[in-house]
Amino acid sequence: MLRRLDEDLLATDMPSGGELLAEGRAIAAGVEVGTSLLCREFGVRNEAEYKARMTAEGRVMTCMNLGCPTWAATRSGLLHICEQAAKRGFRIDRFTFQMDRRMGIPPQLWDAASKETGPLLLTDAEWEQTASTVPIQPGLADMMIGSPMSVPNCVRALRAGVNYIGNMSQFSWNYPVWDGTDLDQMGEMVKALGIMGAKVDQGAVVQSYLDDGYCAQFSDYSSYIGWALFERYLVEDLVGGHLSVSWGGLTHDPLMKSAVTHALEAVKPKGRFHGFYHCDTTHFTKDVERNYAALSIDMLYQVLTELRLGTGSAVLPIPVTEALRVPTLDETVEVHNITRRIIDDAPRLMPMVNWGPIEAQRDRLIHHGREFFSNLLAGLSGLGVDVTDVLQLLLAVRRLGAVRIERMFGAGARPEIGPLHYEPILPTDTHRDYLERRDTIETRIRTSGAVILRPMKVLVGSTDIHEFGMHLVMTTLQAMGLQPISAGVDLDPDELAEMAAKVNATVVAISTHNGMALSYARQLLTELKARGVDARIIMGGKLNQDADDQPVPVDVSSDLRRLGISVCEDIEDLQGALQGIV
Ligand code: B12
Repeated sequence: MLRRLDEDLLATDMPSGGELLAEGRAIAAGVEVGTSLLCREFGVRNEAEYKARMTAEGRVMTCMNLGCPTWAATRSGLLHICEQAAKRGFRIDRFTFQMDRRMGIPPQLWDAASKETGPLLLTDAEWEQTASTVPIQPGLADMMIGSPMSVPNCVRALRAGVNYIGNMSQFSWNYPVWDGTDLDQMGEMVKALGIMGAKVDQGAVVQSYLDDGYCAQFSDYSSYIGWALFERYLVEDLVGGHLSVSWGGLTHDPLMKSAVTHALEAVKPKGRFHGFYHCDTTHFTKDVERNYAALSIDMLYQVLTELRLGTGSAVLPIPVTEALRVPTLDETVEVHNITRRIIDDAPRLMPMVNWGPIEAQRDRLIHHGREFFSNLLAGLSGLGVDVTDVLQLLLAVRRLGAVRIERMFGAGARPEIGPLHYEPILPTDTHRDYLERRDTIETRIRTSGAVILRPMKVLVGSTDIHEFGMHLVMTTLQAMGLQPISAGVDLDPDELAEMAAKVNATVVAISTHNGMALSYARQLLTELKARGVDARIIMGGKLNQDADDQPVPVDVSSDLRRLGISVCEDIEDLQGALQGIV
C-alpha cells in the first residue's frame, strides 16, 4: 500500500471539520422544517415515517426522475403525471428532481454558464411548490449537498418540506464557471451536513446516489459496498445524521444487482430507509422496442428483491427513450404503468426464486466491502489525514480521486502491469462493458488496416461529468497509433481552450451530454479564436440543446456542422472525421 504521495492531500490553514459542522448546526437552529403535501395527506411527519407505514402495509413504492426545462413546466408536468396515473389506477410515491447544473452555483453566475438539461428554482415560492403541488414526495438530490450552494440549497429544501436531500456522492463534481477551490466547496458541504445532522429528529436524511460519483469509476462491486460504508461512517458516525444510499443505474446484470442491494441493506442500521433503487440505464439503446425488455427485466428482478427484503426503498423505472434524450411526461407515465403491473404480478413468482446464490454473492460483497473500508481509513490515517475530521476526509478523498482510491485500498489484486492497474474481484458492468467496447474497437481498427494518420495533437475532454464516451475516444485514438492528451471532465469552454493553446492542439475532440452542445460550441470557438488556436473541433455524445420553450432538448447536429464542427454520432465516425482533417 502507498504510504506517501507527491502532492498534498490536505490544505494549509484548513478550518476544522468540527467548527464547520457547528456552524451548520447554528444555521439549522433558524430553520423550520416544512411538511410536504404527501405527508400531510397521510398524516405522517416526514418521508421516513411514510416509508415505514407503506412498508408495514406491504406497498412497493415507486419513484420517477423529473426535470423539465423550467419550474413552471415541471410543475404542470407533475400535475399531468398525477392525473394520468390516477386515470390508470395507480400513484407514484416520490420523484427525484433533475435540475440544471447551475443550481449548484450562486445565482449571480447563472447567466455566465450555459443552460443545461433541467430547470432552475428561482424563488422561495417555487421551492415551496416542489413539495406542495401534488402528493408525490420530492427528493432534492442533484446540485444540493456537495455543490458550492450546499448551504442555501439545503436550507430551502428543508423549509419546503423535503426530507431526503443530497447528493452526497456528487462531492467530487466541478461546477461550471465557479472558480472557488475544492476546499471552499468541501467546506460548504460540511456545513450543510451539520444542518442535516441537527435536523435528524425532524426526518432529515442525507441522500446519496452512488452511481453519480466515485462508484461509476470503480471497477469492483465490493468497492461500491466499501464506499457506502465510508459515506455512512461520515454521515452517521461523525456528523450524527442519517444516510440514504441509492444506486443501480449503471448495472444491467439483474442477479448481481439483487446481490448488491442485499448487501447495501445488510450493512444499513435498523430503522433507515434508502430513497430509491434505480433502473438500469446503460442497456437502453437507440432501439426503443428493445428497451421495453430492458426495463421489464430490470424492474421484475428489482421488485422481487423488494418483495423479499421489504426495504422501503422505492423502485425507479426509466422511460424507454433514455438513450435518446430526456423523456416526455407521457413516456414517464407509461413506464410507471408497466412497473405497477409488474409489482402486482410479481408475488406469484416469489416461491420459485432460489435466493441462495444471491445471498452467497451478498456475503462476498460485504466481506470485501468491509476490507475496502478499513483499508481506506487505515490508509488515509497513514497518509496523515485525521479520520475523525469530516472536512479532512472529504478533501483527501476528493484529491485522491476514485481510480487511485480503488487501486490503493480496494480488495482486489494489483498485478504490476501498469501504474493504475487493479484486478476486480466482482467486476462492475461498467468495467466489463468498457473492456468489451475497447476490444471491439481495437479489433476493428486492426482488421480494417486503418490508415496511419499523420501525427496530430488531439486534445480530448468532456464538458460535463459523463466520461465513458470520452474514454472510448481516447482508446480509439490510441488504437490508431496516436497519443491523445486527456483534458479531463467538467470543462468550461475557456478551460478547454486554454489547454488547447498550451499543448498546441491541432484537434479538440469533445464529448458532451448535458443539453448544451450548441452554446458550448459557440463559446469554445470564441475562446479558441481569442487565443489564436487554429484547431479542428470534433464533437460526439448527446448533440442537443435545451431551451426554456422546448419540452425536450433539440438536436443541433446541423447547426454544429454549419459552424465547421465535425459531428460524430458514434465512435465509429471518429476515424472518418480525422481523415477529413488530414
Ligand atoms: C451513464 C450516465 C450518467 C452517469 C455518468 C457516469 C460517468 N461517470 O460517466 C451519471 C449517473 C453520473 C449521469 C449524470 C447525469 N446525467 Co446522465 N446519462 C448517462 C447515460 C445513462 C449513459 C451515458 C453513457 O455513458 N453511455 C455509454 C457511452 C459509451 O456512450 P455515449 O456516451 O452515448 O457515447 C457514445 C457515442 O455518443 C460516442 N461519443 C460520445 N462522446 C464522443 C465524443 C467524440 C469526439 C466522438 C467521436 C464520439 C463520442 O461514442 C460512444 C460510443 O459509441 C445517458 C443515457 C444513455 N443511455 O445514453 C444519460 C444522459 C446522457 N444523462 C443525462 C443527464 C440529464 C444527466 C444529468 C445532468 C442529470 C442530473 N440532473 O443530475 C447528470 C450530469 C451532471 C453533470 N455534473 O454533468 C441525459 C442528457 C439529456 C439530454 N440532453 O439529452 C441522458 C441522455 C439521460 C436522459 N435520457 O435524460 N449520467
